[in-house]
Amino acid sequence: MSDTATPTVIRREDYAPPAFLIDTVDLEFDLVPERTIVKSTLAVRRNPDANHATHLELMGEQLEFISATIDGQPWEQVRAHDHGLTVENVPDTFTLTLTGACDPAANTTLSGLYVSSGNFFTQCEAEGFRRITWFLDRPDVMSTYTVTLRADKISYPVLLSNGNLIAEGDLPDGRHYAKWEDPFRKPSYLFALVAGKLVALEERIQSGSGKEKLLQVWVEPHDLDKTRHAMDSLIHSIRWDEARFGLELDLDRFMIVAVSDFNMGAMENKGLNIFNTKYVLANPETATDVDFANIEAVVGHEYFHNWTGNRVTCRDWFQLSLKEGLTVFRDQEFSAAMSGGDENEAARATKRIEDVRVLRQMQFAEDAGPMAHPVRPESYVEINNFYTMTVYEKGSEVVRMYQTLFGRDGFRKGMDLYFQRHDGQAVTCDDFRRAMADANGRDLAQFERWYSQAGTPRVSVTTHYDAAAKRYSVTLSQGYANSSPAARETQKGPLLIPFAIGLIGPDGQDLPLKLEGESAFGATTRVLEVTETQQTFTFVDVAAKPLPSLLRNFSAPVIVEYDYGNDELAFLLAHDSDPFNRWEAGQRLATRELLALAARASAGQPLEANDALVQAFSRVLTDPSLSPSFRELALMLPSETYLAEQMAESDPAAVHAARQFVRKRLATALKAEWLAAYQANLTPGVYEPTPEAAGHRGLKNLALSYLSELDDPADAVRLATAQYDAANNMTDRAAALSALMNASAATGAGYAKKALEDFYARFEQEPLVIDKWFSLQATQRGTSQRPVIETVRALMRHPAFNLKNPNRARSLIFSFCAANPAQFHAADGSGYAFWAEQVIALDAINPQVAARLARNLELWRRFTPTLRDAMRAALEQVAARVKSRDVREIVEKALA
Ligand code: B3K
Ligand code: ZN
Repeated sequence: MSDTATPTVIRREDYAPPAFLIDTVDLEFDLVPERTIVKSTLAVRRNPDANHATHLELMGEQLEFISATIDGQPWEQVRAHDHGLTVENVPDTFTLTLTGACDPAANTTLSGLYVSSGNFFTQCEAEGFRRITWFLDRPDVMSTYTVTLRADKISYPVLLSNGNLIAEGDLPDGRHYAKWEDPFRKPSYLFALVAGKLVALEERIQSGSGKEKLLQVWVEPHDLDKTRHAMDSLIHSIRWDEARFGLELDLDRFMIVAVSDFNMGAMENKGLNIFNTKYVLANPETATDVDFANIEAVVGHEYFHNWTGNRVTCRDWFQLSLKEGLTVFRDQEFSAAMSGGDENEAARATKRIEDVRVLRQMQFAEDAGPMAHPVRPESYVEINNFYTMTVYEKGSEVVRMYQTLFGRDGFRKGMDLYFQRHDGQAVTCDDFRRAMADANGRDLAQFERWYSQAGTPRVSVTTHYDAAAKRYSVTLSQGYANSSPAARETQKGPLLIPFAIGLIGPDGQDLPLKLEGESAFGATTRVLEVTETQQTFTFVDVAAKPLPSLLRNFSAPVIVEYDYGNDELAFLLAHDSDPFNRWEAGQRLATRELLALAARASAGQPLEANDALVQAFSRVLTDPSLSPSFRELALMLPSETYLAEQMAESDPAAVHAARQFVRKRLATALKAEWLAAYQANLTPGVYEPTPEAAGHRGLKNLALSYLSELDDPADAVRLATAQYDAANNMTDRAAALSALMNASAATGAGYAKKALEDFYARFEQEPLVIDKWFSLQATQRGTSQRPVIETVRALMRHPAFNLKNPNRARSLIFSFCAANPAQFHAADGSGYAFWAEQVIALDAINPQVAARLARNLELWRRFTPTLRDAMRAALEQVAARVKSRDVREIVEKALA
């Protein structure tokens, strides 16, 4: 966050082990909002595996130095500077005691120790611990921690830190203390403390081996009625990790704490996870089905980090995907299991589809821009900028490929070996790959390229059927798509791609498969291991010309190119036994149609209807053998953002026109079917956040949203008004409000005004719901009379708006800039001017949040010329004004 002219680039190749190690850390906090005193006693020794250093260089930021002693004696040879503290001429082994002060009340960055709603919280990953006290703040320095917290008892009745509570009691002057001890060695980024007026939902359970565990979900008192789902999610996570990976909770106590000011989703601090309220608090009135599912996923994610991240951590931050990719994979598998059991492929597919949608829209876009980097980056300026879709989501796909190659059992063997070798250590992505390779007796040298090469791989497929010889050959060629120069530099050779394939016969059934050289038919889905730039696989004894089902279940994070005809896609949509590819066929069909229409819109030509898509969608909508949740996903058109990315030159207005045209066409042609689907998927009675009930609500509300597109939306308005008034849950209420807003935008009628007012009045006391209220308005469709930017600017002045609260900033500013492309990319540049103002304002408050927003313009070179020029001007304006290392790295890379 420093204000340097030439930012320092940190490189992976420069890694060197720390010159000193710190075995134990004893921290004492006197918690006062404006001046907290921190006394830190460290057992330091020279690292036998490192080069000799005369001085101990500790990191520290925004700290006031008070005193230093070594082995109890004042040490004068200390130099405090902007980036830390140099302790000069130190002995080989010594006890260092440092006293300093920080100002949590003034800390708006939400990194380090800060105050939110009058309570104290910490966030240390990646480099926040150095804002609390001086330290070797790097993940390969692991220590055991003892923490004493002292604070006013009335203002801060609850005092929490990592591990086990070993002492507590009263102090003079109305103060009290608590002492915590974490028995496990950990890096400083996993340290946490919480102090304040909080209450907990508690539950005691027995872990797999019969040990008693105390589970707590801590929140502000008025939120206690919204903690049950988080607790249930935690218990499910514990059980799933025991069953699937044999991993047990290692502490006697596990705590989750919710905080409303938080930069991201949640943080896996050892035994004391700190969460954004958005990923903890839920009851039927305030949270949607999507919120319930997200809470389950994030609670799982943070809990799973206890083994993948905490027990085995990262040697350096270049290895971030070691813990994040692996833990995302684990949370995806957990959510899939929760939505249908570990074995039900059709139910698991809906989760897979949702994850792949995110990957393709967000990670593939990252690959195509100036921030493209490998899963294991080679360099960074600000590490917080590298908590990316590539590290997380592509990283998860890389981990998933081991499981695709070795099966669930082989993957488990690799995990077991990984923990056997590395428990308690700080290791690398190579160590993980070696464990997978050794446990399965495989050479995975080529697989390393998935970690070191940036860009989205592309696999082009051609097929040939020889009817006389009954041979079907599939030729796969690999390369990269859309690579930026930075990504191209990393691309050294072909990848090992597990490419799952099936062949579908003319009757729609899977054919049994026999590859050339095999003596018998095998399974109907085969994972081909592609290792060369071009490779041909030949299936023999193929009775009739098949249709290939390619990359089943999205077995690798690649783009597949194959020239399917529209009728072939419709056939796959109707028959493929692989649910992912059934969905994929519909998306290909829709994308093709939408891009053709967008090209016409871009060229100012009239849009014409095509019935192929309507017929295919009609069959899906009315097919009772398909689950409602699958139908919902299949009938959702690709997003405007995704579509714009597929154009040679992104034209958001044209994409919007094309997509609206198709939505209206689908609404009109299938009106009776949508009305029938609406009625057939009502979920009367008590709200339940189960996958089945959520699936019904999802399809019903999708029907409502299509109906709101009709020229005469009277039916939609009638249904939505009744649904809004009668709703006993937020999913239905928010969907009804959104349908009314849609109908209002389309017709100019004021259907939504009253409902919006009612929504605000009803939920004024629920910040997470008010976030939805802001976000619904920021993402609404504009009208010619009132572009959305005007609404957004008016909402910035609303008394409930607060730029310092990241959730609120995201609900209004990010929603508009990132989730309303047609309005944000207005031809007059008004969206970009707004974006620049907000990035500059946030830069001074919270660089991490500002840097996220700054990324919104990074694909500027891919837009139409007018937009491109306006975007560059906005980027230049920001580059000239911002100070933080975080934002500067983003805008400078974008402009380079
Ligand atoms: N490990 C944290 C992310 C920390 C982000 C720091 N800027 C949450 C997670 O991935 O679980
Ligand atoms: Zn994580």
